[in-house]
Amino acid sequence: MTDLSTLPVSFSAEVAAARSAGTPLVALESTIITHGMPYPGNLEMAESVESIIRAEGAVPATIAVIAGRLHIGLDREALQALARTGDAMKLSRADLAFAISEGRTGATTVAATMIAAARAGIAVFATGGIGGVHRRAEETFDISADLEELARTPVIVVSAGAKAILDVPKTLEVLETKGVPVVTYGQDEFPAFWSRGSGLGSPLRLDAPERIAAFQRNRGALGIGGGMLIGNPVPEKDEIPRAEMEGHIAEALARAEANGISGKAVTPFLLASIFEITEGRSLATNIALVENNARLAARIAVALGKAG
Ligand code: PSU
Ligand code: MN
Repeated sequence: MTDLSTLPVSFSAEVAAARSAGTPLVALESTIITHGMPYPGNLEMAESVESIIRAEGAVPATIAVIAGRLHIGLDREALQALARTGDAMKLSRADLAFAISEGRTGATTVAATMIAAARAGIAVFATGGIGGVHRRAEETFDISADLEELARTPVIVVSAGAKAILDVPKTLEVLETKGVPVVTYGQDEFPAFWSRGSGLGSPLRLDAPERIAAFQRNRGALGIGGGMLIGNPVPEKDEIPRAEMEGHIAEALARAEANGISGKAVTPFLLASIFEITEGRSLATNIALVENNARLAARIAVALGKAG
């Protein structure tokens, strides 16, 4: 594996201090800020998630490329500026290095955040939902690069499951094929982002951060590379039940088709449509689930930091 020494990279003061002191770190993506939520809800989410991680005894490292520099940890001003940026690129494995060499500003998806986190020695990452296999993927071939990254890069990704806008059964099949463990936290059913249930059993279940840390340690000891996906159900008081979401999702998918949306634009378009259709309720749920994931990710990072 390579390191970051030949790249233009900046660590925030807080992340630099944590790296030298050995304080547990939790990576955070930035596409959710620039493409996943409208301003100012996106900034509120980004700031509250960072303080939740600090309250658990870990340090947040929000990752983004700003004017060609890879940032591991953003200070307050940089986070605020990014939340207001209208034209940031959405960066995945294919174009992370492009933004750096061309001096561009871009937000990192799950895949690109995993790459940067792993190179910076960060083992745990909190997000909302991963990208996956889209519905009708047999026609569009739209399968997120997040899945291949989970197979390759050794980072534990804490999510609220796969967004129900996707084909969740196919997403789970691809993860199984690629050898990515899918672990649901505290229940038998794999969660579906806005809803606690997906109707699908989770391949694996664990009920404590220490068990997740132990599992990943043993995968490393066996020389099994790659990441792990944790599905952490949204708290009950914040969920939108599955039956209700199905109607909203059908409407959002119909809008995407009518507007001929394809490629990278699909996920942001669907999320924005669902915010509109639910009159902002989906945003409140989205923020609550990311906060919930940040808390669990911090606890896993703390558990990983302890020997044994
Ligand atoms: N989940 C959210 N909001 C988001 C995303 C996921 O709640 O904005 C982003 C993540 O960055 C994820 C990306 O990696 O969508 C997946 O995009 P695509 O399907 O184009 O790979
Ligand atoms: Mn896609």
